[in-house]
Amino acid sequence: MEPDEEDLGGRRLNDHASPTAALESLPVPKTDHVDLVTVKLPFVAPFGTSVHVWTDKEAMLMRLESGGVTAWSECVSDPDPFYFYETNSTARHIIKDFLLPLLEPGIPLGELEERFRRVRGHGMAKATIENGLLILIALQRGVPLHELLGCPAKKIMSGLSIGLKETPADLLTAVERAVARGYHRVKMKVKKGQDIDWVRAVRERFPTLRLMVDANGDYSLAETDRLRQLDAFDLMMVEQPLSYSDIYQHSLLQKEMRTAICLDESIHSLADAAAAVALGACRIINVKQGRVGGLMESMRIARYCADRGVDVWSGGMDETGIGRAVNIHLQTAEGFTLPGDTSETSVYFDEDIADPPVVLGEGGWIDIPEGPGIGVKVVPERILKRAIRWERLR
Ligand code: OSB
Ligand code: MG
Repeated sequence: MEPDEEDLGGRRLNDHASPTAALESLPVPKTDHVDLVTVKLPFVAPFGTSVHVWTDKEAMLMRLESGGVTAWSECVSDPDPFYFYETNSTARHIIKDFLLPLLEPGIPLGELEERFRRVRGHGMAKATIENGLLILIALQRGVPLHELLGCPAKKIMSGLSIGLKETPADLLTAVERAVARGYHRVKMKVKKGQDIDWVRAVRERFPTLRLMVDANGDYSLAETDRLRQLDAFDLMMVEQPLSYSDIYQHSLLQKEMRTAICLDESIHSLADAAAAVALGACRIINVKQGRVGGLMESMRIARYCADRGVDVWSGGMDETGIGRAVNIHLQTAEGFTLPGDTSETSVYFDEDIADPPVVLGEGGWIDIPEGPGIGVKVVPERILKRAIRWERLR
């Protein structure tokens, strides 16, 4: 089957009530081969959070081959369940045993999503396939992913996520570097006992910096008084202060705090986002396309929030160049109003598996990688050098 422009019905996506209506009608392309390739890339420096310290990126990549066209996508899970319940192993299991058997060439992507709904949760596994198919379709048509998504090209805002440091001096050095580089905003990780004084130190040195904190769920409602102390620092937001599984208690906390709460871990779908907005559990949402099941659900959440005055930004999972590029394309969509965790590749990797690396341009802006699909090219030799497992599923 030869997909053509008619698949988009000659309409721009923005004409629709749903930002994904045209995408949902795209036929699932036929695939000749499907592989899962796990790569392991050392981090330039350990990445510390309240839940774990990661020293490398173990990324499970999906390779889709169709009529000589090869598309790569990235599963954003970690090998461990410390940030999110999915792991590279559960994603492999769900993809192999439950999702891939539902893939049928020619059915609309919307129907595939419907079939996927029978599998509860496991959004990162679903996103790996859905994003891979969208990238494949974009490559087959010779258009950039953002164009397939119906979004005009634009420069993307940058943001750095700074992990927990050993000393306040180390933290200040990292923030200084981010400011010198021109990042649009800086996020610092916090945890119980490594919070108020550390934020104060950064704020005193950088009085006007667009600054935010991320606790990865380290606090409970009993620590409301401590969290309220953050109100003194003019932060853009505090990300996921309470439990990874909570929405309701965040609504109670938000009533007690001036600083906007942003939910990350708690939001797995449009329905979660709607619940959080209705409850007033947050004023901002961090959309990670993998965590919510892929690009289409991400666009729906962003549109839903835009209609209700809730800001949205794209989170990151310290992805390789593949996932990093996907996040960049996603941010061309309506509703992504704030700088995300979209940083230069060199923050994490000396040598990535894709080229070119993400770099900040003039004024801290990021250009969308040029070319069809995600734009960046996966370098086969680097995949081979970094691969720790290669499994052909079809
Ligand atoms: O909580 O946003 C988070 C990385 C891994 C797991 C969770 C988180 C993060 C980040 C880094 O903050 C984001 C990035 O630079 O990709
Ligand atoms: Mg977070």
